[in-house]
Amino acid sequence: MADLTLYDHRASICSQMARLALVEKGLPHTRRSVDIMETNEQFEPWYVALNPKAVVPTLKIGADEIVTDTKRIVRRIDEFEGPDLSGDETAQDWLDRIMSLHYGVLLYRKRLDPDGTAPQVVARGNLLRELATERPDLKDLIAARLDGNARFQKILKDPALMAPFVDEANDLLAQMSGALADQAFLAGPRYSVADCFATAALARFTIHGFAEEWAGRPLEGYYARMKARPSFVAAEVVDTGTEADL
Ligand SMILES: N[C@@H](CCC(=O)N[C@@H](CS)C(=O)NCC(=O)O)C(=O)O
Repeated sequence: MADLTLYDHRASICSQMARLALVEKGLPHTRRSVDIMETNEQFEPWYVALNPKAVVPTLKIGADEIVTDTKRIVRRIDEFEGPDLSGDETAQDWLDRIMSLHYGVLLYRKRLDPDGTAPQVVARGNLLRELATERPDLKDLIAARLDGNARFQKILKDPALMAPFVDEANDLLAQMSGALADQAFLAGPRYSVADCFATAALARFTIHGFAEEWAGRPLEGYYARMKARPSFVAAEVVDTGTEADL
């Protein structure tokens, strides 16, 4: 069996999804933490060589197979021997839907100054501008990040722009509750990659204060069951702490 190395970050939601897949699959692996918060290690040349988008996670298999993008990573993990995590035909849709939410908006809307700015998002923009001068080799990547950061700041300043993101999150929770009304797992009768994604997303929603939205609904029992699985602790899923930890 090839050596597996996951380049990840403890609190990153995508990293948690990949870790859950590795643990549920029962695959021994090494983790190499990439500091995406303080030292911005994701922009270091050695990491950009592995992951040209400069995001975590990245899975390295053996000496030279590199897999990026969380959806591709969990699918690749599922190709190894172990329990089949593929789920039914709805599994891919769940991955897409869970991944399409803007978790940053959900997080920072709770951390706004009275004038509607999120200091961390502004600081991020400043840091990206500095990085743009230091790293001309990453010009296009940083320009795209800066565009995203400017859009993000605009959304956070305007409750009308922010509302659809919150509605989308609530819609997703309602859809999950609907699916779980008559089956134990999100994409069928067995645990699948959709549950890896859902568990990490619900953990993040818990920190964002959404748990009251699912009290008394099938999601409540589902999340309790996911939390009771040994993988929740083994994969270091984060659902406590303050938003400042993320
Ligand atoms: N589409 C990518 C998204 C990964 C992503 O956005 N990762 C975040 C953490 S959850 C990240 O590395 N952010 C670092 C940054 O924005 O500089 C995937 O699915 O792997």
